[in-house]
Amino acid sequence: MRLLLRLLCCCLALAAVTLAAPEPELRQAAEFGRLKLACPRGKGARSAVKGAQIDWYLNGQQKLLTKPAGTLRPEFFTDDSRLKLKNNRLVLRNIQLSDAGSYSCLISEAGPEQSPQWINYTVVVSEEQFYDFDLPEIDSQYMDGYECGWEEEEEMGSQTGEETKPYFANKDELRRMQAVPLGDPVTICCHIKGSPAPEIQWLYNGRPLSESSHTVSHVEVGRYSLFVPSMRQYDNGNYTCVGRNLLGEVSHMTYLEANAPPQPHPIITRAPRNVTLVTGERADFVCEVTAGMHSQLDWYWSATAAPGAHVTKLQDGGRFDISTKQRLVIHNVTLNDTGFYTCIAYNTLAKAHARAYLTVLEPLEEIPVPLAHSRITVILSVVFGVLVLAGIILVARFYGRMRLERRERERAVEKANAFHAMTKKVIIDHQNMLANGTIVAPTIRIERCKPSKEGSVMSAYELPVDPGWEIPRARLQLGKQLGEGAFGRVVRGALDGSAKPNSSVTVAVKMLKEGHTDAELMDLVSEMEVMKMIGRHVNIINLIGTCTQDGPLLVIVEFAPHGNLRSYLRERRHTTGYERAFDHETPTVRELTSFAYQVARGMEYLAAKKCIHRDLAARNILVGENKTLKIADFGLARDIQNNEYYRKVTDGRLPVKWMAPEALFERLYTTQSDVWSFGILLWEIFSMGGMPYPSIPNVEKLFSLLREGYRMERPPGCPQKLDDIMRQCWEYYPNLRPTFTELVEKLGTLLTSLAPQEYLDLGQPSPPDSGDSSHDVSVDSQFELFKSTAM
Ligand code: EVR
Repeated sequence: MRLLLRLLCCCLALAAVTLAAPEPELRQAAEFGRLKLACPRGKGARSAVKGAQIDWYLNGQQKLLTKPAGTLRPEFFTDDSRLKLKNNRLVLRNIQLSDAGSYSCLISEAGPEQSPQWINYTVVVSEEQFYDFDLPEIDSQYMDGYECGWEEEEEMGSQTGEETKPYFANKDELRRMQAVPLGDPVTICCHIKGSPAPEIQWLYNGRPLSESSHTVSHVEVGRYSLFVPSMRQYDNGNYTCVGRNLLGEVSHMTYLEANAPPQPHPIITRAPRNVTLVTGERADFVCEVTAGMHSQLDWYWSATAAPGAHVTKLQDGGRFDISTKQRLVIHNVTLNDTGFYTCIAYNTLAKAHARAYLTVLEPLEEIPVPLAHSRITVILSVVFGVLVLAGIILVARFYGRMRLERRERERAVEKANAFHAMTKKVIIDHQNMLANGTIVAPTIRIERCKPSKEGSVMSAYELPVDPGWEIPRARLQLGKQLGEGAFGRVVRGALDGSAKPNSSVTVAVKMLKEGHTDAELMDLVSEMEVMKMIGRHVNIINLIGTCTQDGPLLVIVEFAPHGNLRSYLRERRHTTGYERAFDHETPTVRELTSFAYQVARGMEYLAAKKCIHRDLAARNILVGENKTLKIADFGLARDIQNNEYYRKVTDGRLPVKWMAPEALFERLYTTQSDVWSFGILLWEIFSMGGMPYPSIPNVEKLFSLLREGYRMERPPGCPQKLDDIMRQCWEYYPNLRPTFTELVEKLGTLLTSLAPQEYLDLGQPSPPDSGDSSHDVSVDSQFELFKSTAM
């Protein structure tokens, strides 16, 4: 009986509620848009009902979410990621056509005296037009980039007394995305009406147009439109128009994207190779280039590679066949054809080149030059010749292929012998190594000559000896390969001590790969010479010695047992799982600061020696004994003339992400552009080997972001002081960035504040820095290293 009574009561209450419920409000939403439904309605929504429970329903029965009574939390989420409750408003994102229906909200006040209250909405969803292809006839009249359809239309009806919220007068003109050919004009139309007349504001990437670094003068803001007279790459972004009046606001966002025609830089994928031929043979050079837009390819010849050497452009025809552009064929080579053959691939953006050396040898069997002949002897010899020829053909047929093959083999042996009788002499010219105060690689030439030492035909090259650095090959044992790349090959080695007979040290040995080009040899010789000039420092990879005689060129350098800094940090990231090896402790902030300090010290030294690194990044820093960091690859001859923006390092990273804007846009490399890269390196250290600008997919995007002044955020856990240093390194103007000496000071001070004070006081003073090349101090830990400058 009691139960029945209760049920009746409930039914009555429900009936009362339904009766009390006000008319549903009609709300219009655009497909893919956003919708906010307030509960309760009006301004008091935030404060009034903190204590109430709120339930949202869809179409009368499907419960969307509940906000329990008495909570102060402003936001509630649901299983549907598009749906949430924020400040007592139901927020629905990315609206679908199926979201249309009746939305009801039930407010139940905490006290028993208050009756529950319903608020109803009817939501209709209008289809959004997506892209601007397949536009109806009328659109093409005004959607030509210059104007909107209603531009000339007279404003009327706005004088009527009725007040209306801002709304879009012409929804058809709204675009979510518009792709514009580079250089074309474009107008974003945004006809917002309302009464009183709404105030219209434009945002670029969420910020007022006037505040964004975006060049405002370039963009013209009309009454109800925004006009970009000539679309540029860095005009890309989200443009939002917002219309506000007393009653509310509307907004619409359009993504503009300039699409440039594909015009990649030409890249040589297969370079011509050095060849040695006998006169009369055919030379065949291949120079394969990626399909760069409108890219041209030309072939050049020069006798030497010296800077001022005379260069001749080769024309198709005669003995030279360049009809198939990516290939040069020379028929019947002569001794005069000896020299460098260079292919240059170019388009309006950039050029790339590669070259190979052609060696032409005289045939071994001298053909006797006949003396003067009379006409009869000529006729006779022709007759004789024909007879002999017929005879030879017969004999050849008689003996068949066997004979031919043997001759072929003999010829190959003769040619190989002839080749070995010649060597290429490598000449190093130290004269212009210091050009305008900066270390530039020495000029290296290669000349063909008869071997100077009798019987030394071990290698095809003859290198000058440097007694200060030469190490006998017998003292060196080569071991496992450490790495290989475009540069050559690096292997581990054991070098026997010269003082103590039975001791050996582990070293790294750099050498060329098989089938290398002359250019690659010259690069390695140049790197070796630069290392000799720079001298020693604890925080760089130091040269130990060289093997230049009687065999392939070997450059022996210090070995860093813990590999590169990037992998070192990544392997020591803090993980809860089993991924991290047990002996890989996560470095402390102090240790990371010490890493930064050590790199700054190494760079300060290199800068003092007028050496510009050009590729300072964690992948090029090696971790040595006792966590001593060593800068590597500072002597590499880098081809900065060739645009290599699209070059990726082995792990798919874009090296341009380390480049300063002036290096990127003007190829202006200085010590101050190294400071920018040092900033990126700091970021790598404090993100434990993270990828810089992870969400930037391509070079173009990076260009535009840098131009806009975008910088990376502080990595989590990174001290504020270090973030400040990073930001200073990323000053747009090179002279506003700190110098490496200042960085050493700043990081040194920071390290002191982090270091346990007692430890520093206990130590004995280390020998002070002379500022010269006498940095050959063995350092046991980063603490001691630090002390030497702190004193
Ligand atoms: C590898 C690749 C790596 C090694 C390195 C590229 C030479 C500097 C130890 C002039 C010294 C140098 C050098 C590993 C080292 C090098 C020079 C310079 C390592 C080069 C050097 C070391 C793990 C295997 C790490 C290799 C592979 C990971 C398999 C897991 C890796 C920036 C599954 C003129 C003027 C103990 C530097 C010579 C270096 N020490 N490496 N590991 N695993 N995978 N070089 N130590 N660039 O030289 O081209 O010559 O400066 O393991 S490099």
